Amino acid sequence: MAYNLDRRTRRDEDRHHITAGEFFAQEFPRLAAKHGHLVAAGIEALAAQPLAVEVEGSAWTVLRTGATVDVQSGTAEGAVVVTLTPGQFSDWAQNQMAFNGFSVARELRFRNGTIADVSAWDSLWIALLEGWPVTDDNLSFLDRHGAPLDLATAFTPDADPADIAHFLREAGFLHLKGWLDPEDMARIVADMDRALPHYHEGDRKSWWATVKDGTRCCVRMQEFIEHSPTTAQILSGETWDRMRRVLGDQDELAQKRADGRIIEALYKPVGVVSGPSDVDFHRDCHLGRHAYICSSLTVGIALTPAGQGNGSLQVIAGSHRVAMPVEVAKTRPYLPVVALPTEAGDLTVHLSCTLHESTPPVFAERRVMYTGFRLAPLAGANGSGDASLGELRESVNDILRNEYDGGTAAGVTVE
Ligand SMILES: O=C(O)CCC(=O)C(=O)O
Ligand SMILES: [Fe+2]
Repeated sequence: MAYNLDRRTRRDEDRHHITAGEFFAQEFPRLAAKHGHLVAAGIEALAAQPLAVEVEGSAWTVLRTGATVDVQSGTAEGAVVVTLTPGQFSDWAQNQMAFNGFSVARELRFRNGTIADVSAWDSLWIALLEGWPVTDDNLSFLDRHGAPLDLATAFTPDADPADIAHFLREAGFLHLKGWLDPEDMARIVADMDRALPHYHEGDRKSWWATVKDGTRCCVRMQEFIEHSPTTAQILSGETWDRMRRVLGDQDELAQKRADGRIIEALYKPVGVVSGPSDVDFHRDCHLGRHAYICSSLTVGIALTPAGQGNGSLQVIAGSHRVAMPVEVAKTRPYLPVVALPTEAGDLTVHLSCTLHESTPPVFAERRVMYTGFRLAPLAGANGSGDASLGELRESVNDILRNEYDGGTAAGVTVE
């Protein structure tokens, strides 16, 4: 059976301040009874150490006991220790923020472990809160008729819509081949060059990276739609609307944003040495809020060819079904890694829960635009928490720039 796109279990309306004492006494036993077996299996598979959470001088340790997990007071021997403020704890316990979100905001404090240990607990924690398993020995990729799915399939516009919708839910991504006109793509490439002088570093609508010779290059332009009538036409055109309906299938999808930030245009220069250009494996829901917004869909529009010479998007098939830790994805992924080579006019689609990265161009620059769709809001949900993460994402360029200026560059997972 195809996987469900709508994974929302929480609404912003129901958020409240919860203390660690309350959470571990009241919520934890209920969650452990429901999802403890998934967490225990994940701890075993990842050989993860226990997690101690410290809040204002008190500590709790979450650890495996047989086929489930339990909590003890205090810091157990060998545990990785994460120190949270009461506000951070409350956000973390309600999936408003993940450790990765605190890390990107430079607010993560931990000891007695590495970032890989903390990353493992991001996955184990989402398994506890949301029942998203960390491993699944029986994971299969099947087509609608139960035959093995070819993960290299590219769907042309005349492919069966039911096959497209199924592939997305089963594999977590899509390659849509020849959906847009390459001549329009060439026009948009020219629009990008005309738009570039309107962007400068620090304008909070563009991201910049340093290339080998020390030059700062613009790598991402927000509000690009204002500079590209062709892009505007595509997004309001019949092909686009048809694609929205095909992807949505039983789920109603809406354009992710309706404002000027509906679409961003990316340059992928050769030879980037620092800055947020070629982002390594991450999930778009990995800052937090998976349970409030997932799955949304990110659509990439290939403006120039993408492949081995100019880098491409690559995805980890099935990683929306198996919460493989991001740090494991980077080093020893246990699901298929699929590169998506595209021609101008092709589209890529990935779910917000699917691990993906962009590989650096080697010989020639690449250009791509990203936009997307979100699930239609739940009845009565106001989405009031969306803005803060959006702002955090937008601030990534400034965070990185300050650190490079200060000479303390560190790898950052974007989004
Ligand atoms: O740079 C790319 O091609 C992917 C970008 C991405 O995944 C993101 O911005 O979240
Ligand atoms: Fe992403």
